[in-house]
Order: sequence, then C-alpha cells, then structure tokens
Amino acid sequence: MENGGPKRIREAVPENALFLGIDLSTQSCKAMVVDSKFELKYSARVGFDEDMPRYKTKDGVHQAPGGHVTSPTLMWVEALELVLRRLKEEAKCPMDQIYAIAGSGQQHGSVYWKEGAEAKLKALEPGRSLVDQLKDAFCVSDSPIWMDTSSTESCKAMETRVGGALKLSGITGSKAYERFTGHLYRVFLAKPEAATCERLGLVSSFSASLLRGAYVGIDCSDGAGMNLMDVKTKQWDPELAAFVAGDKPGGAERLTSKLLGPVMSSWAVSGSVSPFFAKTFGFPEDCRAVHWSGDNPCSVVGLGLLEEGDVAISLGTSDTLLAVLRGAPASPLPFGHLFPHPLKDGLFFAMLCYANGDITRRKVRDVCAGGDWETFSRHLRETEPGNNGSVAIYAESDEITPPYCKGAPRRQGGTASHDYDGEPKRDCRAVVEMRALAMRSHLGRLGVTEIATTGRLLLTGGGSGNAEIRQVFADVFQRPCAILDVPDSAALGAAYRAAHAVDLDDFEIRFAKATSGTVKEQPAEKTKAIYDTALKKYESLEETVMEERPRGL
Ligand code: XUL
Repeated sequence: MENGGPKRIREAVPENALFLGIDLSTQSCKAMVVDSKFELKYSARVGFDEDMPRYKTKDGVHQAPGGHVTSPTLMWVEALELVLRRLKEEAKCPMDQIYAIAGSGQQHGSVYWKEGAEAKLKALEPGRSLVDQLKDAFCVSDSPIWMDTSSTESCKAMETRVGGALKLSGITGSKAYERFTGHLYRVFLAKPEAATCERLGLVSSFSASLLRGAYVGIDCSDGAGMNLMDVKTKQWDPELAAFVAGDKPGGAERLTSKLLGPVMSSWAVSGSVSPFFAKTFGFPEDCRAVHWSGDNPCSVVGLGLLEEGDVAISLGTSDTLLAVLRGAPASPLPFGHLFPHPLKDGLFFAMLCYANGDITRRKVRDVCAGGDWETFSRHLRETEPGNNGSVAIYAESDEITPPYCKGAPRRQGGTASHDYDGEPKRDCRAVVEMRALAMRSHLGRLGVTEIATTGRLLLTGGGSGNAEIRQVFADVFQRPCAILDVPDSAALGAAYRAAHAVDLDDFEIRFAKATSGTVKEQPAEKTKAIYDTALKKYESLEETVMEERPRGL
C-alpha cells in the first residue's frame, strides 16, 4: 500500500535556487541555507534559554518529579518565527530564492492540537505574531519530549501485550522505550482533555504543519520512534494503536485516521508554504514545503549516508553508530533502533548507542596514560593491532548496547587477569579496540555481515580527532576512515532533503561531493585476519559479561 502524501515531483530547479533546512532541537532552533552546490550560504540560530527567557527553560526543558520532562509548545512556535526573522534580517538571506524547505525535529517529542487549530493555521494573518494567533491552539501547553521517563508502566504493558520485547522490536524496529511517543500519547489519551484533541503530532510534523498552514502527517522515518508504526509496512499497527488508545471502543480507528492521519513518505513535498510565511518572510508563494523528519534521520543525510553499508560513528560522551541497511534485518533487533531511511525508499538505518564513550576512555587514559592524550596515543602506536590476542571490556557506566552493568575491566586472552593490572599500554589499545569490535560485531548481527570496503566509514565527535583511534577503526572495519566536519548535521541534512524532494538535477553527484569528507587513514591489510580473530574473542567476552552482569532489561 502507498504511504500518504504526494510522490516526489519532477521539475526544473533553477541554478540559483536555495534550500532551507531547519532543526528544532532540544535547546535551540537553527536554520541553514545551502545553494545548489550544497555550499552553506546563510544561517541563523535561536537558543531557547537565552533568547526566550520568559519560558523559563533550563537547557530548553522543564523537569518535574516522576520523570516528567516537557518543553513549552508555544516556545517552539515562537522560535520558528524568530529564527526565520533572523535569517532574513540579520543573516540577510534572499528569502525569495528559497526554493524548498525541509526540517528536522528532536525525535519523540509530542504535540497536541486542539479542536479548531487547523482552521487557525489556515487563517493565519500576516502582521500578527504566530504565538498570538496560536496561543489557544493546543490541548496541552507543555509537550512531553524525548527526555521524559514517566511512562515505564506503558512500556511494560505494551511489550506484554504483543508477546515480549523482541516481538515489539520486530514490529516497530525498537523495543519499548519510555520516550517513544506512543507511550506519551497513551498517557494523554486517558485524560479528559483528550476529548478536545483534533490532531496529534511529533515535533517534526507539528513544525511542518506550521509552515504549511494545514496539518501535515508524520513521516515514516520519524514515525519509527513511536512504538506505534510497523517499520516494514510503514503503516500504523492496529493492535498497538488499540493499546495506545486505551482499548476504548473505536479508539484505534479515531487515533489512526483522525488524530494521526496516514504515515507520510519522508522524501515528499507536502505542498507550498502557507501565505502567512510567504508574506511575512518573503518566501516565493510556491516555495515547496517538504515533510519534516527526526533529528537522527536528518543527521543520517547530513553525514552523507546514502548507500547500503555506509556507517558513521560518533565518538563522544556516548558513542553512536548509524548504519544504512538494505531492508529490515531478518530477525528483530535485540538492541538499538531501526528506522526507514528518510531519503531513499526501501533503505533503512540502524542506530546503536553506547553509554561507555568518552568518560570510559578518559578513565583508562587517567589510570594508564597519566591523564595525557599524547601518552595515550603513544601507547596505541607502541602496541600491535590485536593487542597480542587480548580483548577487554571497560564499563564506567551501565551499558546500553548490549545491556550489562558497569564494573571493573574484564579481560580475555593474553594474561587474562582483570582490572588494571600494570600493562597500561595494553589497556589504552584495548579500550579503543573494544568499541570498534563491539560496533563491528553488532553490525554483523543487524545483517551488515560483509565488511564491505565500498561502504563509507565516517568518524565524527571528539574522539575522531585522534589519528591513532581512527587507525584502529580503519583496521577493524577494513575500510578507509574519513572525517567530516558538520557540527549541525541535522539542519544540513534537512536542507539536502529539501533539494532531493524537488529532484534537483544531479542530486547524488552534488551530494557525494558535499559529504565526501576527508579520508584520513587506510586499513592495513595484514590486520584483517588479526581482527577477524579478535572479533570472535570479543563476542565471547561480551557474552560472558552479559552472563556475569546482566541489566535485566
Ligand atoms: C533518539 C533520541 C534523541 C532525540 C533528541 O532516540 O532520543 O537523540 O532524537 O536529539
């Protein structure tokens, strides 16, 4: 069955066309404009705490007891208006050249439009502020967002309902997570004010609706972050919809047809921007409004991940891996998330998050390299790939992928003692190899079994600045390792999506050029066999740690 929304349209895009990507994230709203060569031309930013203090947010959110974390919906409305004003007036962007707009919203955040809201969207008057015109448009003034952890009960009940966590992962692409929007909606739908709800949205579809001046549906890529959509068919799952609607008679039907509407193709144009936006900001009247998507899907595009096997690894506070897959994996994911690719129908991407990133590497650096990154790097240079047969797991924090508890270093092979045992050089290498081997192993379990040398391997984040760390990743993955400096990959990815949706000529060539990054390290061929062996050792060690220190999730 077709997803909702028109197909991509074919037209001649003028060479002077500009493409706008907007990222409405947790702490800020950013606008980035690229030209048809995908060079960044204009940008603007609004920080929620500093630019809109009247909403009294800290880091863009309000925290309340019981794990409730929300952001004021009207703050987002105001931010969108302000960022466009700054783009026009301060960055002096020629708004009449903006040919298409797409956006990125923090994933999972929820919006609750009240009866009559769409009529207000359709009748927005230039000359009056958006906030003034939409102040009564929402049933809930504070939108629960991705940091909310209040819906544990719903998560457990949903997994039980479908026959277990793995079953749910097989349907939706993820096990139950508190932040996933189906759970946030379920809590709302049990309240009396739900009776006055006209439409439910994500941050992405809500922002797209503002720009379009009418309701725009949720796109399939962001929609996979809700525990509500069948990730393979890209349709709402009726059983999960009934559950989210509280099993009320007719609830599933009301939820899917009226409150959510059909799932949209991420890569499609929804129509033109509303007359309000065209008149207020000077966009062309037919400026194309492309479906918005989530920040992680948009980052996949911003990082240039367009082909099966492409991998981007961010080494930061936590480590994250994004990898493009052809089709959904044969068996459900025991960890991580699966999303439809936001630009190419038929492709998917997996997202894996690792809690033991920088903090754990820093701990090893402090214990084994005197707190000095240069010494840490020297230790890597002075040890052999494969660490003479020793692999180890370090966990300063409880791990997510896979879920095991924190604990002392655990080693296998070499002199297999545990904890830090007086071989500092070995520990420095091992903490880096641990992450690269874990990622390669987990990718294998998701179906990226062949280490395809043609797929990209991109490193981003703080750790990617270290040449010795990059060399380990190049060797473990047997791919050249590139870096790409894109601090705002979600906003940029949205701008690229806008150009793609209107079929900019030679999109793929322009895109490949803009996102190629700089290849830094080549894999040493002689390390292939070494890391094939190390991988097996790592997998056996991970199994042991899972048995010894399971987190029981
Ligand atoms: C992803 C997640 C966050 C949000 C906010 O599942 O919760 O990355 O998208 O950035």
